This record gives sequence, structure tokens and C-alpha cells, in this order.
Amino acid sequence: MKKIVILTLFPNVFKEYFNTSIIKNAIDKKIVEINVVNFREFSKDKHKKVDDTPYGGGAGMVLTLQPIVDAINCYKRAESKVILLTPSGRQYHQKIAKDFSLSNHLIIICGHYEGFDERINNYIDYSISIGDYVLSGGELAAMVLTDSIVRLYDGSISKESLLTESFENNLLDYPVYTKPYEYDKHFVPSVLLSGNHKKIDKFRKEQQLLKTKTNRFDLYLKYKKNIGD
Ligand code: 6GU
Repeated sequence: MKKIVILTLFPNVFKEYFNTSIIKNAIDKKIVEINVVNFREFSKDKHKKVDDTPYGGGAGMVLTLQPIVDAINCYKRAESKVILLTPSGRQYHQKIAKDFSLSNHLIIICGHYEGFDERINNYIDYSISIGDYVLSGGELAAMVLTDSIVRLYDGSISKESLLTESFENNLLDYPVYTKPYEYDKHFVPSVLLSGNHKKIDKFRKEQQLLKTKTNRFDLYLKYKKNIGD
């Protein structure tokens, strides 16, 4: 069974999400065990303090090393990958999710306030950001990572669903339609009702390329480079 340990100051915010849908199913099927831990419990300070003022001055509070490093050491195994969540980390994407999904033991650390004491880098393997915007804390990012990783574990969802998803081969997913055929004078493309699977595949591929080119020109260029033209 895969194991994910999340170190956070706000363990409650994870409960509802992890009790829903694919993640709940993976936990129930014993594909993964997720342990959400409040690292404040590791503070040796008599008031369980986890932060302090920055050396050199400046705004806000900085997370101290002791509670976090002790929490890491408590859960760390030889095979663990320790991931720090911070807006100044490397940008997360599907290939990193795939890489993390191969690991049997992940420790994910959520920051708050002005961030971590820089020396935390001596105790982690990866520093990850989920995008170019600032969140109040790492919890939402930890949910993003956990969701994207757990759904890649064997048995979480069907292999076919994974193969046709966005970002496979650097392309976005093709558009899908369902009933009714007409909604408020908006029609489903008729080729999808033709029963001609060759035509349908061709249409979907064209739409997939068009959508990627329009919405994500950066991905489109990567795709073009990979197919060698
Ligand atoms: Cl991982 N943490 C925070 N606090 N903000 C972020 C982020 C992470 N990734 C993007 N913004």
C-alpha cells in the first residue's frame, strides 16, 4: 500500500476532500493510506510555538525548523520522498505527478505565514509550487498534489481513462458532448452521431489540436517538437 504523510498546521481542512470520490475510494480499497499530522504537536516550546520573527527584520513570521524537522524525522523512511510546498518551488505538472506516484512513501509539508527558514532545504528532496500566484498556505497545494498523485495509483481509476486524459503527449483532452442533441439552439457536432469511428477519431484529433493551439500554445509547440515537425 502507498503512504502519504501530510504535515500541516491545519489538519481539519483535509477531512472533507479526502472523504470524497476517487481519494475516498482509493483509501477504502487500501490502495493508499493518508496520514494528516499537525506538526505543532512536535514543538518543544512550552506554548507549542512554531514560528518566530525573521533575522534582519521584515514583515511577518517565519516557520522555525525544530517542529518541522522533528516531524519529518518521525515519519521518514529510507524510501521516503520529502516534498516542501512553497510558491518559490519548482512549478508542478503532470510528469512530476507521475514521478511522485511511483514512490511508495511521500511526506508533504505545508507552509504558512511568510514561509520556511531557508535551512529547511537541508531536510527535503523537492520544493514544489502549484503555479504563479500566492496562496495563504500550502494546504490547497497539498490537496492538489495528493489528488493528482492518488488517481495515478494502480487500481484508482481505469487505465483507459488515464490514457485519454489532458497532458498525455502534451495535448489537452478532446471536447466531449452528451444528451440532449440540441440545447438552446446549440447543437452537438453531427459527426459524433454518424457512427463512423474513423471520422469521429479524425474529428476528435483535429479538435484536440485546435484546442491546445488556442488555449495552450506553449504545450502545442512541445507537441509539435515531439512529433518532429
Ligand atoms: Cl505550494 N504554497 C503557497 N503558499 N502558495 C502557492 C503555492 C504553494 N503554489 C502556488 N502558490
